[in-house]
Amino acid sequence: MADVKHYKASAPAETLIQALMEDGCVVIDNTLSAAQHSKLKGDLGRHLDAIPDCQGDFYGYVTKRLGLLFNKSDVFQEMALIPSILSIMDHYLLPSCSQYQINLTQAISIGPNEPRQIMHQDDPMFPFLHPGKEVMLNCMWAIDDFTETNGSTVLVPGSHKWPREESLNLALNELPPDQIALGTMKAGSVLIYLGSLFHCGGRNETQTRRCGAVISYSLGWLRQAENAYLGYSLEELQAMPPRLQELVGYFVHKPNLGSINGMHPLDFVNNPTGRALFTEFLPDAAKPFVKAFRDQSLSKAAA
Ligand SMILES: O=C(O)CCC(=O)C(=O)O
Ligand SMILES: [Fe+2]
Repeated sequence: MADVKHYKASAPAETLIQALMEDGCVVIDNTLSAAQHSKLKGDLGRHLDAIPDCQGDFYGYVTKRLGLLFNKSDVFQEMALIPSILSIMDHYLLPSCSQYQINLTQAISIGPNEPRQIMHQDDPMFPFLHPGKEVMLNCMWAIDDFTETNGSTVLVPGSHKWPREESLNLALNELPPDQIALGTMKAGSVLIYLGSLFHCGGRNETQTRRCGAVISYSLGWLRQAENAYLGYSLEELQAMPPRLQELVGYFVHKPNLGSINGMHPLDFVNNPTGRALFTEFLPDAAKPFVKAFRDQSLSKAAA
């Protein structure tokens, strides 16, 4: 079996990034405090108890899935903003966008006897080829212990470096065992993996559920997998820390993506009917050219 590298929560971001560059995945052990974990488990458990299993050959038939986690527990809000995790996102995503965002949040509770999921990459949800660039990363938080037998995420370390000739490659189910690793970890730990890494939910051979929660981040100019604008009420949005408001989608990606009536979306939210200046959002590099052209046009018109 292949291995996933494990580090302490105090590990510097550079060390974690190094492991991600080599393997495409890494575990940060014991990242949540006992208090955070028990609050999270209680908050999430109440919601999961109330929903049925999914229905799908990919999602599973003995697996519960639940989104919009930021209104399920404040602890999810804290998890999304952990500085070392954001440093990893800065490294991978900021070279290709002015700001990144939350792509989705999803609790995944794999029930007894759910078979292994098909091996897949997550990033073909964005249907364009981007060799050598990551457009999304996942954080899979262990809500329960992830063990050898209860459905721990199965990973193919190094597969993020494999050539990509097509955006969807699902024909990989018979990989030699030495290429496959199990994302086993204690509850409160987090497995981070690149969107280009082959992985799948594992087979749960036990009689209990394996609950994990994904918080994924993507380039800020991509469509989000989870529609946070519809999912969070105005009151829920306003109760979030400002950095999280941005991350769920209330930001302007340079130059003007996501603006509304010439305003930042949060200014619009706070003043939807008020008259504000219709401000232009131009790329910084374009501003002098646009101004020079206008000045020239004005002087021609005056001549
Ligand atoms: O539950 C897991 O361990 C992974 C699930 C997964 O990869 C997916 O649903 O895309
Ligand atoms: Fe996946």
